[in-house]
Amino acid sequence: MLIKTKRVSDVSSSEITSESIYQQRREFLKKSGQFAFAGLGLALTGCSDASEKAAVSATSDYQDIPQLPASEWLKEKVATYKRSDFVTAEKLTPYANVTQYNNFYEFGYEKTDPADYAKDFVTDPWSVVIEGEVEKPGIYHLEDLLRPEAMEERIYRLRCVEAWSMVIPWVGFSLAAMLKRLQPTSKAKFVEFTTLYDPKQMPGQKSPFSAIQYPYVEGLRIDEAMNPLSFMAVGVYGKTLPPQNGAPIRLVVPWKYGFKSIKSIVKIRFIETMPNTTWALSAPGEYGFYANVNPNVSHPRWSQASERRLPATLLSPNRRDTLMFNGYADEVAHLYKGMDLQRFY
Ligand SMILES: Nc1nc2c(c(=O)[nH]1)N[C@H]1C(S)=C(S)[C@@H](COP(=O)(O)O)O[C@H]1N2
Ligand SMILES: [Mo]
Repeated sequence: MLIKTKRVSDVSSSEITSESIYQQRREFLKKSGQFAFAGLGLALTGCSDASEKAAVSATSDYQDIPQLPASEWLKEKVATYKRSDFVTAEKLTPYANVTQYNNFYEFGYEKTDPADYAKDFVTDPWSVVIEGEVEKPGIYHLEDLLRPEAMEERIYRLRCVEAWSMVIPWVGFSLAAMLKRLQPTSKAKFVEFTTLYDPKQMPGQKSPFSAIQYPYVEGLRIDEAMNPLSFMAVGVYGKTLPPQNGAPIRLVVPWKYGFKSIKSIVKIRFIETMPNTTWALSAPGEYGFYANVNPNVSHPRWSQASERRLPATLLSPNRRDTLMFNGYADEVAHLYKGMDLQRFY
């Protein structure tokens, strides 16, 4: 299956001025499974995209999705989310798969371990340290960090380096919006993210045989972090994040392998040099810093040309071709112009 992206530049000026055609186009893009950035067209007419969308009511959408324990303010914040144009018409991966087939090694290696062992993970109160090359460093209560951010839903594909994939409706906000508020200095060339280190709560961190070092660290080049697709999630399926999905706040970078999308973040550091990231440190021949989804660059032990879209079974493996940059090439390919992607995997 090919997912074509309609670019903002494909929209004629007459379309931009006509609200009804805009709506039709939105419907078309949704039905045809294309990925759209219609928001810029509206920006040209001077009205904001979000303001005209009704808040999605939790009772009409995802009505069977449980609200797990979370702080009151966060539940209320997540409930204010609006639909966005960052969507795909592909079928959503069922909530059961999204929340019971996880990678969160701090809670164990089996796919069901995080759901089993993160149940009592304490995520309230939560704070995030902002440090390094940035004008507004500090220890931020999560509530203060989120206060200025408008909540939106984004439906993204998630492609794990292990060659399975899902389609997940996240709730959260643009990473770029937050970074602009924090004001990186001109020396900030990379952004590094760190997961909580708390072996008392995270049994995987106690294991002497661990495949990786803790705390889990990930990072992006600053221009990758500022790309409109980069997202901070605080919810999924219209509710706050379950602990196994990285509560209370995690990164989502849809054109990169899932391991870049670091969970339960407690620190964001702005730095001049490329950070040492967990998987790249642990097995540099297998996992690189960039980790862009790329069907043409095999993992040393398996092909990345195709993937199992969950739910998948032995009888119905639901295999499909993996797309360059996970289908987001139009949005991100320019970031890697002139780079040898075989070398910088
Ligand atoms: N801290 C931390 N973040 C993590 C991981 C992890 O083990 N620890 N696993 C990563 C991997 S390999 C994937 S595929 C995604 C899975 O996200 P999900 O379980 O919410 O689908 O989380 C990523 N973030
Ligand atoms: Mo992954």
